[in-house]
Amino acid sequence: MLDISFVLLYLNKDGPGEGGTPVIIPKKDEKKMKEMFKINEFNLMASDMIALNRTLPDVRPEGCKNMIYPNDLPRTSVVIVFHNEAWSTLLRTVHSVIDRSPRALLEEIVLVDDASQMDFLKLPLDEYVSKLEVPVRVVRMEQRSGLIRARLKGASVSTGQVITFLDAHCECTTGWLEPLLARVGPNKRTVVSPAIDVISDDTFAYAGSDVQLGGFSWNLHFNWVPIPKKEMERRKGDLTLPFRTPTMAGGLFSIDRDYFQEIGTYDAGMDIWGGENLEMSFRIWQCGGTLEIAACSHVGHVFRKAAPYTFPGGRSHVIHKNSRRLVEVWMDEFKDFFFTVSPEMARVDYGNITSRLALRRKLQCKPFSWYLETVYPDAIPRHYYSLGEVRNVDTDKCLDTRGRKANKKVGIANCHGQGGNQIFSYTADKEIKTDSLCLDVAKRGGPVMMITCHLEKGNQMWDYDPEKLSLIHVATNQCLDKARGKNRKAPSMRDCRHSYSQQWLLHNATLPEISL
Ligand code: UD2
Ligand code: MN
Repeated sequence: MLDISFVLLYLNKDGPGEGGTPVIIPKKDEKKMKEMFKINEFNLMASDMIALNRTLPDVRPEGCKNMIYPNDLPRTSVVIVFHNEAWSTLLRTVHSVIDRSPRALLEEIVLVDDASQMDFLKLPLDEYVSKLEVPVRVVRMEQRSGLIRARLKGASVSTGQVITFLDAHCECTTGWLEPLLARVGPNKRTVVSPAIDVISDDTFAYAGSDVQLGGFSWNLHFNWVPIPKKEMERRKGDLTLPFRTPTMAGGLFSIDRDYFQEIGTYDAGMDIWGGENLEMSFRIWQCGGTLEIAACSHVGHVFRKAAPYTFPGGRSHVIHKNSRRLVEVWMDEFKDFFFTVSPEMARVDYGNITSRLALRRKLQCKPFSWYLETVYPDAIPRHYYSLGEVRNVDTDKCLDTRGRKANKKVGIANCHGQGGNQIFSYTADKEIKTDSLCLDVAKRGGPVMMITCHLEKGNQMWDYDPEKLSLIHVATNQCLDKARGKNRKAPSMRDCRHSYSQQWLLHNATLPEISL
């Protein structure tokens, strides 16, 4: 195996996936391909065909390409944690770091094996990396610890002034490192992510992309959000400047070693996966730091649709526990909002958080309300009349997103009291809002769509009559009605008659902040 990969490494310059092109698997191998896909939840067959040092397109904005950087940039250790990662993706990450980082800036690479089971990740890995021209250290967790504690281990054995974390299925493009170090060097309290490009989980094609910022959904999952006008204007059209971002995706970032300590590293009480990215983002902002995306640094990452590994204790338990810890420590009175959206989180056993609360006091961090006002105003509605289910009096059914995303119809389903897809807020801006989507009606008679909220009233403006219990769509002067006709699974729009079918109970918020 090792010998073959060395050969591939140096001979395959016109080979599969070169230049970031897609790898197409021949029909005859499709069955095998599908089987292999399950191992890592990406196209392992395609990945294994691609050279470990393949070429990639230069997707940076033009102005980045001849940028001059100071010659006293700090040196970085690159820390990569992995659990049961594929050989080809892990080593392609390593080679891309070595090949595309100025040697003077790269202190070492630290690989943290989070108790992987595959044999090739043991001795063969140690032997392979010992021959590389940059010091690569492999450290191993004694037992499965999750990415958070694995990163803490990696950080503790590393020595560079800056620590740069990467996932184990990344590819760094030309000039990726300098923009990160150039921000962290002079600004110790600035934590910087690269622009993260998509490596297809299917074809391993490398797709450069415009920068988006980090946000989070009401159920506390990281998501990508468009860059607000204000942040665009601050940059005056200069595409090379770093962006300030409310949150980071979590896997790829550079941080000054001393600042990492000072700011409280990670919450070591978090297990396996999830939540640490938002926790660190809130902590950085609330405790006086800055979180940025360096527009000139582009690193690809294989985004997967599912996790290939186990979550000891259960996936949903782990994620709720981690989220609960961050809510309890950082979100003050806003935690009720998140408990309404995720009632399961409000019930989970989340362990002891005393030391994290002490950290927050010691660092004299600002309240979450400050974060919402200053850093991420669009995160959650801060003034609303109701938050919870929207129940029809006639049918006793509830509005339900049915897990659909933007530009789809809103649905109707049996009320389940489990939050999530049945959580809507009637806001002070008179929207019926679920996450970043608003109920929107473009013409008389419907349909009722979920469209990204635009804050311009229009088709997204609703009056609620708390006596008649009707939801009146202002632009069409029609009322939200139960499901009718062929379409039993979506509400309809009808002229207002104040029948039971047009009566809706809005679940009052614990703290109603506006009156109608
Ligand atoms: C994203 C982040 C990831 C992390 C996660 C939330 C990016 C591109 N990725 O998920 O870094 O912040 O959100 O927690 O921003 N791993 C272990 N032990 C485990 C589980 C995972 O070492 O028990 C490794 C895994 O092999 C990988 C890294 O941790 O190298 C991140 O895991 P992932 O790739 O499954 O997470 P991802 O990209 O879905
Ligand atoms: Mn990943």
